[in-house]
Amino acid sequence: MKRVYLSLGSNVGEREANLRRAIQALAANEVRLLRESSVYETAPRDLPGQPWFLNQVVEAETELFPRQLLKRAQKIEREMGRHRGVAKGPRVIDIDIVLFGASIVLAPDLEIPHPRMSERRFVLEPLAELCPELRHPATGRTVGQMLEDVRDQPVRKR
Ligand code: PH2
Ligand code: MG
Ligand code: MG
Repeated sequence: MKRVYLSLGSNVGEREANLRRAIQALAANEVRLLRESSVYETAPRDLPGQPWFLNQVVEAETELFPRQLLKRAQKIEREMGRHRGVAKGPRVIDIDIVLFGASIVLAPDLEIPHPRMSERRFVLEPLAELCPELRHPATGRTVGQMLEDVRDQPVRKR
């Protein structure tokens, strides 16, 4: 059984309902939910000019392997009407694996920890609510330490 942290984001349609639906779908896909962070309204990163996101992080346990979990997440994204549009652009739902126990995965189709987690307040702020002392398995930095470096990015708790 592995402890995992997933980042969810939505900036199209009924954003709050989209987050709820994705979390319910995860629970029906061999992902045992333990805790969820608050929901944050966050300024778009990477591709400016798109609507603000709602972001949230969930803590869960699973017996799935990382790539199985990725496939489940992608299936839920598809079922919720996500189609491959502009990279980093608007989406109904995005489900990203942030941390998978202390595992490190470096493959073309999957990187764990999420390669941009340490630059993103929309990931670190909700993650720090759940586990500020948790360490990045490669760099050894805690979530709280990583968060200190990205405090300038606009987010507000809902
Ligand atoms: N996701 C992206 C790109 N930019 N910005 C915010 N605020 N929240 C996101 O979830 C997000 C983003 C690509 O997945
Ligand atoms: Mg993403
Ligand atoms: Mg994604």
